[in-house]
Amino acid sequence: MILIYGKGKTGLAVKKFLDEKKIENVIIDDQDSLTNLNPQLIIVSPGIPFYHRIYKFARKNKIPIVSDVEYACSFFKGDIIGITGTDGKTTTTSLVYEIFKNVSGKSVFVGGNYGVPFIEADNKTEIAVLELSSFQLYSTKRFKPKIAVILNISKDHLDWHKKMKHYILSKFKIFKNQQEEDYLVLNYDDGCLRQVKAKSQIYYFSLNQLPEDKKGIYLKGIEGSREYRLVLQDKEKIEFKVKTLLVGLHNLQNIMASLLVSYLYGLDLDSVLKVIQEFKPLPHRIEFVSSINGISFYNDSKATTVQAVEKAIDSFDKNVILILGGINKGGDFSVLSDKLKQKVKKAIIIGRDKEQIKSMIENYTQVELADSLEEAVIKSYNTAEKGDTVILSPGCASFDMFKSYADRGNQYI
Ligand code: UMA
Repeated sequence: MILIYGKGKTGLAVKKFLDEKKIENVIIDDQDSLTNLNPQLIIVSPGIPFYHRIYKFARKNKIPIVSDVEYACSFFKGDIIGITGTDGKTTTTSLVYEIFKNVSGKSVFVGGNYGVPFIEADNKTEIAVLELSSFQLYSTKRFKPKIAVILNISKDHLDWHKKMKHYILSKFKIFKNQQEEDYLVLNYDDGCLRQVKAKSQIYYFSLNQLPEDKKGIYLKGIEGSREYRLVLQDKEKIEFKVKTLLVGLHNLQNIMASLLVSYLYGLDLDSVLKVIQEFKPLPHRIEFVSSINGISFYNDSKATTVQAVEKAIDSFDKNVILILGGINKGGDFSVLSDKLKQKVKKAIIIGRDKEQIKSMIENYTQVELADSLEEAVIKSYNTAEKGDTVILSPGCASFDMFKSYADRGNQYI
């Protein structure tokens, strides 16, 4: 018997899969007792942390415990492209999916943390593009993508992982089982990722010129608004231009990662560049909302870490009014000091941790508190002058005031 722990999207999808295969299973969660259960395997949902009673139960009774991703990969026969990182996973996964759907000529599944559990992939699908969270990677054992991507690593989810080291080790599981014939795509500008050693072939992307002995893609020059000159450095060097609708250099990094995945899979570069050029920003990610009397409003509700806020500020030249706050997941907002001084006219802070965030940034920019998002928007409009940019980029989780980051973004819009 297989025990499924968690009755959310993942647990229910696993149950459906096992029922269809007529594999005996029981689904439980925190409301249910563990007594009299004697499973051969436990499949655990991603939201359940490693210090939870189910991990103790598994250890005590010597029962293997795996994530849904690990279980699903034993049935999937196609090529797996796994994408992880602290920020940019969803945009990159979505872009890689669009490229492969349009250019590879093969059947493609997209899912994972992206919303559709991997177990729902039809096992006849030729390629799976998976967004993978550290939670999902933590309980993998044999999971082995043909191409793995780690976009960046910074502080996040320490409520789940407790220690940064554990968070990093979970992310690194994406390439642990890779072999010489597999590929690993890494961000050369990320100090932690630059030091990674792996059995697989490493290709880097970078906003600066790569050393001659490194393979990958780097930025050679900015040609205009959202138009970049890139160099692909492998056995030979190829120079080409990429145009995009996505704002900011962090998105260029997501694009470079997607380009490398496409190149390593052998896709035609010109066709890939066409898909990139037409790819629209996803909702709630530095999404343009409206311009009112010359004041531009952007929605970046998906930014739930300090690093994501930094990227949002980096995307604009100056005169930013920043709306932030919510439940701080351990972020240190004072690291934004220089950017706040240079670019942010005022920060308007909402949410449970507003006083804490205020104390971290009040020396670097003007700060105002607001009791609701609506009040914050009105205050931002009253502060802004023609030509200014107002951006909701909270750097925090949303659950104190909203159902989700999407609800927060929609209310802002
Ligand atoms: N449960 C308990 N005890 C706990 C926690 C959960 O009993 O302490 C049980 C409850 O029955 C609850 C269920 O587990 O109903 C929820 O399971 P879950 O939290 O793993 O959520 P799912 O609905 O299965 O959704 C998960 C991912 N959720 C998380 O990782 C928290 C979804 O990512 C993912 O899209 C989905 O699987 C499909 O693969 C969401 C997410 O917020 C988008 N991810 C984090 C992020 O992006 O930052 C990592």
